[in-house]
Amino acid sequence: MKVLILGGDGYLGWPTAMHLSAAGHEVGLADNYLRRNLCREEDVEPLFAVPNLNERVKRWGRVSGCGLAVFIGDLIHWEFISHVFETFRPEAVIHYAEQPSAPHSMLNRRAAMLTLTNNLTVTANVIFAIKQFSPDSHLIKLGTMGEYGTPDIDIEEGWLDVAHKGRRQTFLYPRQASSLYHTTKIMDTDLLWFYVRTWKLRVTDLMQGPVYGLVTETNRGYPELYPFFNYDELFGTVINRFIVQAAGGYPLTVYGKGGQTRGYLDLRDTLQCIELSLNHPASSGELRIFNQFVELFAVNGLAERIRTVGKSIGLKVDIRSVANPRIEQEEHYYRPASTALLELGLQPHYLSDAVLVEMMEIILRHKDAIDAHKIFRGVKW
Ligand code: USQ
Repeated sequence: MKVLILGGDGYLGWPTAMHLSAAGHEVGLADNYLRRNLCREEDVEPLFAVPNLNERVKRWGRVSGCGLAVFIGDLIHWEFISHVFETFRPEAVIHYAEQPSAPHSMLNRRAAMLTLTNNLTVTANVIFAIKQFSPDSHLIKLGTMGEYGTPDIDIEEGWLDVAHKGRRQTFLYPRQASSLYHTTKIMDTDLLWFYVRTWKLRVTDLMQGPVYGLVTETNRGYPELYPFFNYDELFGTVINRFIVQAAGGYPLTVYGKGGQTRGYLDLRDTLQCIELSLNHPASSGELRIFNQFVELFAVNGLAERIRTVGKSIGLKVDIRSVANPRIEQEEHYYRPASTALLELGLQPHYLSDAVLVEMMEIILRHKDAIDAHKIFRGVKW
């Protein structure tokens, strides 16, 4: 299949590109280096340097024999995105091209506007580009579990059947996010749902939880092909951060009471979920929503696990409760459904001790590069 990955340079985009090209798809990548530029501006660059996208593609080509098409530019600009779609004519589009950080979106007005403008304009441009150049293509859009928030009822997989005054209708499950970034994802879903109804697009919206990890089938043994590994407060997700904190002798930063529960998944499972969605496309006029995570953890439980596993390899890991810089529930009910991807064949990788040890050992090789001032600066909501 001809698969276009928007945001192909990112933490998820780059491993997806290698994975799908290794599986025999013809892959094109578009990126404007937004993530790299924001990291540089905020002085929160990843743990190790990553070559630019053209260079990564060359290195992957030498390892795998696969060639990938690269388009460097900003998908906000219609001239660029229309050029990409007209040239590549994708059969499937994977849309990761968003400002992905909740704390970054809450940094200041400029960051808020960048998040809103980038995320919504790119999603709208993707919709128009599909309509004009590849109307039958399947759009796989990365949403987030954070769209649902932490309601006091079970979270369904995208939709809720509502009975009201003797009549029934199925609606999008109610959404109430706790950051501007997560709110842009809700707005994306509304845009997609409108155009699915109006233009009969085929769309899969993947409601993903926080991802961890860096080793996949395609980069194992090739560190130069690893994705970005952010451990800072803005772009690092909590498990990746805690592993770096454990390796660097920095107390694990549990925000508030630490009862915040989320659905987590290994980077390898993101790749599986994308591939399963690709191989089982949504129908024309269908917005299909999958909850994409494999296990639930509270922050406290994660910190304890990482302390225990760290101890087993000789690390002394402390846990420190810090005042929560975010506005979020610290103790709450959380029971989200996630059966659709398992039914399609997802074989989960769980957060085993072996997985944690492998990550810790890799990070320990970069211990000298850990920069303590990047770990916590308290971006407040
Ligand atoms: N947390 C801590 N200590 C830390 C960092 C985080 O206690 O040092 C807590 C947060 O307060 C939060 C939880 O851990 O309750 C998860 O935080 P996170 O930074 O790993 O994840 P989040 O900001 O929610 O965002 C990440 C990705 C985002 C994705 C989202 C999925 O950056 O792109 O959409 O995970 S979800 O959380 O399900 O919405």
